[in-house]
Amino acid sequence: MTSPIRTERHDNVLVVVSDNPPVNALGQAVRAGLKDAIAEALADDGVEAVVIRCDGQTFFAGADITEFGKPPVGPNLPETLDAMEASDKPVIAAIHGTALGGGCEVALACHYRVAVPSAKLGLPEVKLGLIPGAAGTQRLPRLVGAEAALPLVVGGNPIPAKKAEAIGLLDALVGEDSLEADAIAFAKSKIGQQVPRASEGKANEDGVRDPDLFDRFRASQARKIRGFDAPNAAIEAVKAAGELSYADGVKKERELFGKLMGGTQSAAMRHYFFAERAANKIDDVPKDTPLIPIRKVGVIGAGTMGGGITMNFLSAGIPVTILEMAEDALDRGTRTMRKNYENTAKKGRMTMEAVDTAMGLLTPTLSYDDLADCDLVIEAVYENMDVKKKVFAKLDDVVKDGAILASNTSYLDIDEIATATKRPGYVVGLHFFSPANVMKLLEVVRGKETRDDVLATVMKLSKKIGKVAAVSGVCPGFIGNRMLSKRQEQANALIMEGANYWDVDDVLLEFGFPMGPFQMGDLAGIDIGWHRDPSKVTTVREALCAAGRFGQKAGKGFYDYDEARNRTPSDEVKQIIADFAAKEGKEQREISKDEIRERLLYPMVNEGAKILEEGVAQRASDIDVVWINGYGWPLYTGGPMFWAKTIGFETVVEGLDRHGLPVSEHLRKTAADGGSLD
Ligand code: T1G
Repeated sequence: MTSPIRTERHDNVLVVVSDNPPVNALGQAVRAGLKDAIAEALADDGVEAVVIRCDGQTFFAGADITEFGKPPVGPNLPETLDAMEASDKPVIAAIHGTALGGGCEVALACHYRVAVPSAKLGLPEVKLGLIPGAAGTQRLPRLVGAEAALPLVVGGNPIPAKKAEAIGLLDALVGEDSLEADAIAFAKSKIGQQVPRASEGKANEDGVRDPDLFDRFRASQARKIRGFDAPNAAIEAVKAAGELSYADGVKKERELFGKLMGGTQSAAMRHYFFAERAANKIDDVPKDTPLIPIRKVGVIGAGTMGGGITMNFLSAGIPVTILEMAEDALDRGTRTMRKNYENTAKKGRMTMEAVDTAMGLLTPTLSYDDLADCDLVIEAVYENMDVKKKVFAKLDDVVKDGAILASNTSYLDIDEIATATKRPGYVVGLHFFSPANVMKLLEVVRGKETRDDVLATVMKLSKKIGKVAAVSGVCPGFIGNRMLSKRQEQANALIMEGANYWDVDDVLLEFGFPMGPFQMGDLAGIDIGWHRDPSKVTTVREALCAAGRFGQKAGKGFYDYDEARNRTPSDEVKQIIADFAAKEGKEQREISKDEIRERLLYPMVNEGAKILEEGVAQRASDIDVVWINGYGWPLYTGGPMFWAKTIGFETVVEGLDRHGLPVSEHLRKTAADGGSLD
């Protein structure tokens, strides 16, 4: 098999080129090829400098993740990079695309680094539950200091070339279309000079001057890294760079890396990496299905959902015509979108010019006729089947043939909605999660007649608007809300049996969710959908509303809130629940947190097994993608189905049986066979 690495002579400069699509991952053949190429350069007196670059979309985008978990095959990356750095001939990294992970470490082991302005550099290993494993945590701080290294290593987000140059990670920016020529010229300018080696630099001089820097940084990241192992290990590795010799620092990094690689969190996060990409594929829709061009989008409803949905398209540069029934609602919706954008600009995440550009793509209207030439129309009107069918019938009349008609419904039957039109093949569900301009999940609901080109188009479009899409079949609640209802059922049952509602919240918080159901209720508002009649009390929520406990906004809901919004459990609420339980003749008892966790989460796994058995989800990993992106299931467990596999499906079945909860045949059989739910 030909090596993915080739060498090309340009006078006295040897250019080493990697051609390993799709992202020049540093698989075994690439590592071996790099090592051979460096040896070739050192052995050839006619070569006085080396340039390393990549063909295709990007510079090396990291180690080959598909090799993880398999027996390592040499040469390993650290030894390859050490050989590269040991060269006395200048080695220059010529970067385009995204130099990530091991790719960034290749660049760090080079003596110089040049990049095109559009390039990005980063160390995203923490997103895989790891830390850099080829001396990145030791070379980077020696080049840029601790303050600049920490966000890169611990946050894992790439930085643009301009910023990389500013912090000293890049030596020069070169022409966007002349990378190789400019890199060769740069290399020639360094011939005969002492080669600078990152490993020989002094690390963290800023950290030595300011030893609290590390603790301050850790504290600043506390909320984001809660429950994750890798970020703290990353901080430890960067700190070690300033305290230990390079060799000992590399040993420390290796030890931390090995521990993470062998842990469940990295296995879960590597699973998620591939799960997210798999979710975008529809097994029975051919990859080359022609796409419907989406040049103009229509949105019906300018409320919270309609406005949020609209912003996704405006931010992606796609014009939107937004329709409301009344002028004041339309104006309010438009003002809210602008305010949201301006808040983002205030946080420095976009320019005011970009705000004006986005808002310039918006056409508010009160007339359906203005939707006629839209390629896709999404309705986000009141969640009622009759209302939606009326809207779809109207759209069917007004909007051009071949346009896609989508509903943002969160649980209604897409097939029934489609019967209101003469184009059921063009009807699909696009279930956004609130706030729609923030939450990444998009449930694409496939009707029985939804066409392949419609599905292929919305899956591609989801990536363009920055969403993670997963396909769901038609059933009440689709994938996410159907499983959520099982957790909610148990949460309500548990507090009627004597469990403290704050224990229910704490169990989910400790598991890694951002919050529990009762805290969520207070945040959203207990009075959503309340009939406003305090004399009519048939549920706990109605009792809370009757007592004026509307939630956080009222200073009290399930919890009492002080001015700083700190929440404390309420004896009044505990009593309201106990009174309800007494009325229903429910025995009260102490309920452990273990029982609470099992009864909240195991029924969700069971429902996931049923969703797979019914073919509502294509694969178990899609369910993980839905729950991680739509509901805050902790990424470091891989999602509900991967987590169940990790703890053992037999453990889940035993727990459900012990609590007298239903077990689907599919789950029971999978557990008995020791199989996998995929
Ligand atoms: N290894 C193997 N396959 C990879 C890969 C990788 N590092 N990166 C991407 N792919 C596959 C991906 O599964 C998909 O396959 C195809 O390439 C296109 O990817 C030693 C230990 C580079 C920004 O974490 O962030 O280095 O679905 O759809 O949107 O310290 O891929 O087509 O079959 O994402 O254009 C660190 C991960 C590894 C970078 C391109 N590196 N990749 O985005 O394409 S650990 C990363 C990305 C490491 C060292 C440590 C993105 C991208 P398929 P894609 P894209």
